[in-house]
Amino acid sequence: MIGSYARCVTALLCLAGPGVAPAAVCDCDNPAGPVAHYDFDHPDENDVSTERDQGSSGTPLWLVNGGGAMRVADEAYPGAGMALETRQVNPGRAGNDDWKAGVFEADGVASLAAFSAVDGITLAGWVKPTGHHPSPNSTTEDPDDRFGAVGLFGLLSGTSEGHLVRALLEIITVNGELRLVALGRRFDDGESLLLVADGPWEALLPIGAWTHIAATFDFDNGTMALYRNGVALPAAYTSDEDRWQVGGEPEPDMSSPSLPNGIKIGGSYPQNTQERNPFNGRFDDILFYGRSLGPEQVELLYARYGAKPRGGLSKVALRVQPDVGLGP
Ligand SMILES: [Ca+2]
Ligand SMILES: [Ca+2]
Ligand SMILES: [Ca+2]
Repeated sequence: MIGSYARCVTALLCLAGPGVAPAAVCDCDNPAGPVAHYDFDHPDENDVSTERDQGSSGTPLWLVNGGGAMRVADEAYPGAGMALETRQVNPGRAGNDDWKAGVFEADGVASLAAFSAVDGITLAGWVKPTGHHPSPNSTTEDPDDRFGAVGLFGLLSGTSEGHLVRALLEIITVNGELRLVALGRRFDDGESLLLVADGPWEALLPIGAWTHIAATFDFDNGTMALYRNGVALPAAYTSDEDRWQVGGEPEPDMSSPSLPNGIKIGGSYPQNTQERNPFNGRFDDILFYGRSLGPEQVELLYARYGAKPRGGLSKVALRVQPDVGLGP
């Protein structure tokens, strides 16, 4: 059951977005609002394995391998409704059965044109790890071999094979340790820039607890930022070189003009051709903005959820929602 509070939050997020006074009318066509917004409370009427976009792009999201069973009753904040569960399946066997979400088109996703030649992107969403990471590498013979990263969510590049990204929130091995990072790539054929949050990622995303995270990508100014529960995280770039080639003319600096090849959530290859970096946990209210939000806007975005920090492994107990009856 989706409460009126959830609808209210949805309406607020559909508006001009953070930084603009709340209003009572939902305007999902407002270009300042999120381009894509998945709250996992809107299954497609004809296909529960597809989630309807509550943002302006109308990009359907595929719930890969788990279908409607991936919508689970676990509220990130009061009134959050259903969440998305992703996880590794059959860790010891090469296959394509891991639960993940996304969309993929080898020639680009036309409805994601707002991310073509864009000067900034923001990714935001609720995350709750429920299992151990990183997962065993199911693509190698060695049973003790583990993946080097844990996939959270991001936007694929225009040349992506299902893994390469334009903007990504992820947990990546940096100097031998898994760390929470933002990874951005301005040009499809250019280098990526990595911003690494200080400290162990497990302290930033505690197991069994819902945490709101955001990453901003300012392609024009060549900067990124990471946020946790509305507050900027201390973080450092892995390079001080001009990886995005923003120095000099022309201005402003935009991303590649190509269409993104898709979205990935909880693991790579949304077209389900390969397993990579599965996330064992939950997501809710995943937002993709076609601009880089400022610190006050991210703070306001978080504040609008009215969330109070909470957690505890007792919430891990699954109550899987049936594939029917959620309604539009
Ligand atoms: Ca939800
Ligand atoms: Ca598997
Ligand atoms: Ca510039």
